[in-house]
Order: sequence, then structure tokens, then C-alpha cells
Amino acid sequence: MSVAKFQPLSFTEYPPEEMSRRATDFRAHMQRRRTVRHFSDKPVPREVIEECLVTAGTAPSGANFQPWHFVVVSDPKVKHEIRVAAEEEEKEFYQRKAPKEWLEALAPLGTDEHKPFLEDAPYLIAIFGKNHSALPDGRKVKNYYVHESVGIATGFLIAAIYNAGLVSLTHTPSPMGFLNTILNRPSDEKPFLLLVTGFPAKDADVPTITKKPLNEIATFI
Ligand code: IYR
Repeated sequence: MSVAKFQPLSFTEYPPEEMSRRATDFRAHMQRRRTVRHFSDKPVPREVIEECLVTAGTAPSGANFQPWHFVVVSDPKVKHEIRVAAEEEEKEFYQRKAPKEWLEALAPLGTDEHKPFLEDAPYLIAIFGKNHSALPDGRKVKNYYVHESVGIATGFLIAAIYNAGLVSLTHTPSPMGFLNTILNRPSDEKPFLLLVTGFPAKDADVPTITKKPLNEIATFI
């Protein structure tokens, strides 16, 4: 067992007004983020995506095992394969599997089985959760809180991509097992979601939806 090692925390405390201003500025910034379904094919520098992925990798995780893997797809042939496989699953979902109630819930978003963004966007980031890790001595150990950890890292990634001046779409064709086959990932890794990333199309529009107000999402005791 390795021994705990500690170092001083690097932390900046802000005066109260500056803290409030920072909280408000970030709130206003994040409130403008929208999930986008119409992408431009305008290229995005790879370094920007790399920086965003490093940010995602700073997320907290169970036992700091960092149980995630990101596959960044820009190859048009691979994007095409993903689109074909995803649209097959989506067709099954919209035409057969989805209960009426689910389709009703999706109606305000205007989604259907056609997913052209999977080829239009410059990057598809496939996010996988890893059920096991290899220790430095080669032993295979179980990862903890994989869903929570990967969910948090994905949140960081969405915020980083938006902060860089790009847009994204959290896309979850179901089931997503085809991603292991197409992207050559081991069966121990489970696809978490596909983050479609790039610039919005010039004529991109978004559904008119609202977010719940604070008093509906939080209780102070
Ligand atoms: N995966 C489908 C359906 C879908 C499901 C939910 I829940 C959404 O919030 C949006 C879409 C699709 O991508 O169309």
C-alpha cells in the first residue's frame, strides 16, 4: 500500500464583492450556453480540444482513479461509420422502442432519427467509463463511482468547450455498444456519451426552453 503524501494547498480567497462578481459573471456566462444540434464544418484547432480534455481530466473521481477515456474522432470515414450505426439505433428508438410518453417529452426538442451533425461537426468526442484500472504494478483493480466520476468530468468538458467559444451536443444513441467496435475500445470500457463539438452552423437555431428557477431546484435549511 502506498503512503499518503501531502503538500500545501494553492488557494486564492477573494474579497466578498469580488467573490459575488465572479459568481454572477460565471452564472451569466453559463446561462448563455445552449445545446446545439446544427454544426458548421468549420475546423477547430486540435490544441483547443486538447486543452479542454486536460480540463476534463482535472475532475474529481472515486479514489482519484480517473476512470475515463476520451476518443476524439475527426476522421470523416469514422464519423460516417458512427453516423450510420447511431441512426440505425435511433430509427429503432423513434419508430419502435420509445414509449409514447418519452416521445412526448422529446417533442419540444424537435429531435428525430436523422443525425447529420455526426458528420458535419469537426469533432465527435466519445466518452468511455472504465470499470477497472491497471495499477503501476500491473494489478487490475475495480474503479469506484464510475458514473459519478465520468459525469463530473463530462460536465467539466462541456463547460470548457463552451468557455473556449465552441458549442457541443450531448448525444446518447442507445445502446451505444457500436462505439466499442468502431473505435476499438475494450469491452471493459462502457460508452458514456458522444459529445459532438464544433462551431454552430450559421443558421443554427435552438428550441425555446427554460431552466427551472433557483427556488425550484434548491432548498436552504
Ligand atoms: N437519443 C435520442 C433521443 C433523445 C433522448 C433524450 I432523454 C434527449 O434529451 C434527446 C434525445 C436522440 O438523440 O435523438
